[in-house]
Amino acid sequence: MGIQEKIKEIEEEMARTQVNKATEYHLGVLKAKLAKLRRQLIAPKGSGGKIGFDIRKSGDATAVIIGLPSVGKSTLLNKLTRAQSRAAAYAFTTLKCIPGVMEYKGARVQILDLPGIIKGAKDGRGRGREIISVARNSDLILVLVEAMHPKQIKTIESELHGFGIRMNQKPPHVVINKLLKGGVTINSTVKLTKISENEIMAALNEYRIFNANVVLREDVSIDQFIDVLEANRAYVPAVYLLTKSDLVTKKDLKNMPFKYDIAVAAEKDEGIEGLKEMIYQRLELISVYTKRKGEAADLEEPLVVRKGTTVGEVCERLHRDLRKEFRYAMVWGKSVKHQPQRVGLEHVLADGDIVQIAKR
Ligand SMILES: Nc1nc2c(ncn2[C@@H]2O[C@H](COP(=O)(O)OP(=O)(O)OP(=O)(O)O)[C@@H](O)[C@H]2O)c(=O)[nH]1
Ligand SMILES: [Mg+2]
Repeated sequence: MGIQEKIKEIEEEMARTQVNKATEYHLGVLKAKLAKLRRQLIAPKGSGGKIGFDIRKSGDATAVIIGLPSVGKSTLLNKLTRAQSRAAAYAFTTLKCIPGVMEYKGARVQILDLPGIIKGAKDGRGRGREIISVARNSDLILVLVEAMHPKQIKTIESELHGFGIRMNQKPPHVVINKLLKGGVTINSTVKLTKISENEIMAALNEYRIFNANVVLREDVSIDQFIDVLEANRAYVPAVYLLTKSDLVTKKDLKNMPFKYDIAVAAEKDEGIEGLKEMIYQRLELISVYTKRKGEAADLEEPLVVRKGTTVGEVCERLHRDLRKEFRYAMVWGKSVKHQPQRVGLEHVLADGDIVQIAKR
């Protein structure tokens, strides 16, 4: 039996099974089995088999445009950047990954236009796996849904979810410490309302974990718990966009069946500036300035990086060998108590910081 059929069989069994105390262990096992099968499905085939379009990351951060065919992805790319991705009234106009650069408030954000995804993309239909794997490795996903067809959101969410992408979620606060003996102990620092001990035991058993300390610091579901066991999920921020908003009424926009972040009509130049600002905000970009010893800081040309960036990562951006030659850095700004303060590679920088690097 192929993986697809096994998945289908388990899904059918889950659909038949009533959810109650007596079945929750069994359902936990089935969910874990499903996760393991899906992993096989999304793993690259063969040795060194690469999935994804051959696109080099560039700029300060990367955002991808994801949506069904003909929803207006290329039209949007062309409005956000100076790229000229072909847009046309038929499906699958775009067959490759087309990059563009959005310049906004001193930041250069790489935006990637992709072919449309279709139902079954995660299982290999179309170039689905390649498309989704580009999304997995990006810093932000722009989810495009046509205002006339809000149900498209279901397809996109389920395809990306099936490929291990968790949009707008944080990694669950669950720690599983494997031990050599002693069985399983489960502790939680919050009241658990979505998961039972039985389900946890079923999932652990399925992953052949018989001795472990499990600590739950968040009220997670069994699916999130399995995400922790799988340990290969990509937690990527996303912006939900309605496209072609000119084709529906204001009332329709108010009554959308899902919560979207912004509506645009790219062809009419509506909503583009607002979207640029939203992309900038959601990427949590900050500016840091570099300074040479004995000279003033270069406040003209900031280095734009993502929030949470360390001194080591800044070194990598500045020069290939700088990290190896690094001795220490002097930092002025909000991330340090003393002005300046001597810090190491792991130091996390804040917006507006000035950095001076001392080499060996
Ligand atoms: N009314 C309206 N039509 C639009 C808008 N944006 C795009 N379109 C039209 O929608 C069609 C598809 O646009 P594309 O930008 O090629 O869509 P796509 O998502 O890149 O399509 P594929 O690459 O084939 O997946 C074209 O006929 C566009 O003219 C819009 O804001 N309003
Ligand atoms: Mg296109």
